[in-house]
Amino acid sequence: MKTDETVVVTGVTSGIGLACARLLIEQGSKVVGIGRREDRLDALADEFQGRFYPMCCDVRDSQSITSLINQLPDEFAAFSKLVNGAGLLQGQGTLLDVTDEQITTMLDTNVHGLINVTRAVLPKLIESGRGHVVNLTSIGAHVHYKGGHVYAASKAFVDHFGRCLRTELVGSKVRLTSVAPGKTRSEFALVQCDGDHEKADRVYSTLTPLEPVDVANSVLWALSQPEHVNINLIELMPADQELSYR
Ligand code: 8X3
Repeated sequence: MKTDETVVVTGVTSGIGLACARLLIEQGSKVVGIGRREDRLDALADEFQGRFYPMCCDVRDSQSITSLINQLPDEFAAFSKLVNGAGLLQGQGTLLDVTDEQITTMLDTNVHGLINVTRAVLPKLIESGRGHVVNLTSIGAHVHYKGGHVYAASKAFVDHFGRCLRTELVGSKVRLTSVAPGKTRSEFALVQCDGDHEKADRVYSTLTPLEPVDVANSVLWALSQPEHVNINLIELMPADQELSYR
C-alpha cells in the first residue's frame, strides 16, 4: 500500500478500529473514521489535524452511510481502502439467556451494518484501481463454542460473505481479506457484559489477551502486500488461548 492512501475505518472510536486508524495515520495515510460517539470522533479529529475525517453515523443506518460517504470533502473523497471494524457481542450465556433486542443489535451491526458500508464504498474502491476491503471477523467464525451462537454465526456470515464477494471482485483490482482475532483486550468485553467492569475484566483473567495493536499490525500487513497478492485470511489469537473447542 502506498503510504498516502485514504482509508475508511468503521468502529473507529475504540478497540481494533481505533488501533487501525492510529497505525494508518502514523504510517502516512488519512482516515475517514466512522463511529457513533461524536465526542471521541471530535477528539480524534483534533489529535490528527487534517488526517482524520470524523463521520458520526451508525453503520446500521444505510441511507445516512451512503449519503455521508457521497458528501465527503475533496481531501478525503478519493479513498481506496475499507477496514470494517465495527462489530459487537451483547450478552452472555445460552441462546435463551440473550434478549431479542441483543440479538437484533448484533445481527444489524455485525451483518447488515457491514453490508451497508461495503455497498456504500465499493464503487469508489473499484474506481480507484487499487481497492482493498479488510473485514474484522473473529476466531468464532471458524470454531464453535458454547455461548457463541448469534455472535459467532454473525462472524461466520462475514467470513463467507467476504469469500463470495471476493469472487465478484476478481479482475476489479479490489482485494479482500478477513482478519480473525481471538480474545483481544478492548471495550468489546465491557459491551458484552453490559458495562460491568468486574465481569469484563474476568473475560481476560485467564490469559494474556491480544492488544488491539496486535490485530491492527495484521491488518496493515495485509494492506501492504504487493498488488498481485491477496491475503485471504489471517487468524491470530493469544498464545495461551485454548483451541480445545475446535
Ligand atoms: C471474539 C473472540 O476468542 O473471544 O471475537 O471468541 S473470542
